[in-house]
Amino acid sequence: MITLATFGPAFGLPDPSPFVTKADVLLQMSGLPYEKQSARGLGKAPKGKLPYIVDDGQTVADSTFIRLHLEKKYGIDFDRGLTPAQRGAAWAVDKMLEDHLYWITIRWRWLDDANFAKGPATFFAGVPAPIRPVIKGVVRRSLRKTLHLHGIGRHSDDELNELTVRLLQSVSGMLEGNEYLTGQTICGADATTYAFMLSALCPHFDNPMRSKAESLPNIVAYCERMTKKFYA
Ligand SMILES: N[C@@H](CCC(=O)N[C@@H](CS)C(=O)NCC(=O)O)C(=O)O
Repeated sequence: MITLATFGPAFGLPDPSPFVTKADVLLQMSGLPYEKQSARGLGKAPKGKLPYIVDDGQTVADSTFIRLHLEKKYGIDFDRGLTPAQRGAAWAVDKMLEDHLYWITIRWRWLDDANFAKGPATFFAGVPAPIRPVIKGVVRRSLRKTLHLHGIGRHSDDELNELTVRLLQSVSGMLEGNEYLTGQTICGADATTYAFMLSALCPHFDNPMRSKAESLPNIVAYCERMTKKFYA
């Protein structure tokens, strides 16, 4: 049996982490039996992040390595039926979302005071009240530094919005006339695309990313289709 370590549903999302949702959808696509555990926390996470899985005693951390593990161990091809060009495009979108959009999502969720207060701030409920504000401050400062080192944190909000609009338009363009990311066949990157589009559309948070995503009907319809398929 495979166990997927998750944060657990929050903010109206299957999981606050798009990476966890991606792994969850991939596991559902695999057809393998698995269970989700949200009580494990980050303490035992080999890379200090979620998701990770434990598969028959073997721990695999990181959503992409979880995918590769499932492909290798169980002979699953998540991109079955795709041409080499479609496979290439799917992988490129996958990484664009994970390494680019993710950090803009972090900026809006964690560094915007109003969104932080109604969202990530709740993650600190277990921290003793007297030191809670200090810990929140430390984590937010560390994320600000991470965004700066990544580079995305050096852009103005207007510049970030320009990048977001272009990215969402590119996803919308790929979805045009298609059921899934690369056509009528679901592929591995659909797990990622769905997770990140759902996160962009999350009604719990207010930000320009959400407004733009809401204005693109095929992104909204895609998320509705995928939600019906995986979280009905
Ligand atoms: N590359 C990793 C990214 C996972 C990731 O960034 N997880 C975040 C939540 S979205 C996390 O666990 N952060 C906890 C921390 O950094 O302390 C993957 O694909 O699984």
